[in-house]
Amino acid sequence: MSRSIRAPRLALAAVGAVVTASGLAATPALAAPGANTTSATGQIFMVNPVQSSGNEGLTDGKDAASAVPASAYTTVALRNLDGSGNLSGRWAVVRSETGAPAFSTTGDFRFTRDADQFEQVMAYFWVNEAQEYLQGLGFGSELPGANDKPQNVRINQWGSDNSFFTDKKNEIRFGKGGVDDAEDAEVVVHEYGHAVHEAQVPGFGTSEEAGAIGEAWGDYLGVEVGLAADARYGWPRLTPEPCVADWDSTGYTSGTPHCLRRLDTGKVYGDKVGEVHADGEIWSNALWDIRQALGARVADRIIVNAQFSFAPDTSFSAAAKTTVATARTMYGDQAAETVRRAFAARQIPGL
Ligand SMILES: [Ca+2]
Ligand SMILES: [Ca+2]
Ligand SMILES: [Ca+2]
Ligand SMILES: [Zn+2]
Repeated sequence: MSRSIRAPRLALAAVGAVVTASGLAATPALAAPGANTTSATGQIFMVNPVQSSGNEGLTDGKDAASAVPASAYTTVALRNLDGSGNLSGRWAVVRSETGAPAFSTTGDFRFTRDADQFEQVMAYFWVNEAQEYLQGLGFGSELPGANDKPQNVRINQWGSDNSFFTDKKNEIRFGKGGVDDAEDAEVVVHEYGHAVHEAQVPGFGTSEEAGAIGEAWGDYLGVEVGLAADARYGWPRLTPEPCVADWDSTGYTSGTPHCLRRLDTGKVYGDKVGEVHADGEIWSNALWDIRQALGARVADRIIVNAQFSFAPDTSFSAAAKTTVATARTMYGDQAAETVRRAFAARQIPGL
């Protein structure tokens, strides 16, 4: 099964076809002996250039470096690298197919967006950041690990403007087209959300509602990890918090603010249309409301911990009840009632 960032505008079958194209994979550069370092610096976007600048007028400009001002970039430590000189480490292993693999024996991974290596660095940094966020919530120590292993990431396979996670290879793939998908951290972390779900419940997402929960969780995690990073590093955040993929969506949305989706649409159960990304906005709105009521840390510990107990083909109703029960076990009746109200506000049956 593949789970993409949005409803494909190309034929659905094409997504499956990509999986078989993996034989085209380029082998990553071999590690050079000697002077490699695990201490490295990368250049990235502060989530994405629209979110950090508030400039909704930014456009892709055919991947031109000049389309995005230098002020949208920052340099960061790339943590947990394995010292091979590749973007390979404890929580992420990045491979590329269209461009040269980023490789440095001196730990210098500073590129601009016109270079293929830029998206490789974005993918490495943001997957690592997302797992560090989950570790910070206690997953992998006090609580069970949630995908606490090296995540395979492949950049630019197939050249399409979509990204997806495939459980066949436990791999995230990022396409190009419009804004290159891995230029937007919320797209990177959305896909990582699918990998987290798969690690928590193998095969998760076999019913339409379970699929929608998967999309919702990816959107929510993408926003959450970005907001946590904004706070951690002191970056500006000048677009609405609930807006997903402010930068990638400039390529296919006309109104502003540009958002692929949002976490605060007000959609309720009766608004279901049978498409997982659209219907995910019902579930993600509930997650967002839980966060608003309980704070990010408590909300996310409940949300992620509950997901371990979701059936692969769960319904909204069953998953909501599991989340309420998890809140009760972890934080008591008052927290459970807060969670119940958030799902009831979405008119999810049985709450
Ligand atoms: Ca690019
Ligand atoms: Ca794109
Ligand atoms: Ca955003
Ligand atoms: Zn998705």
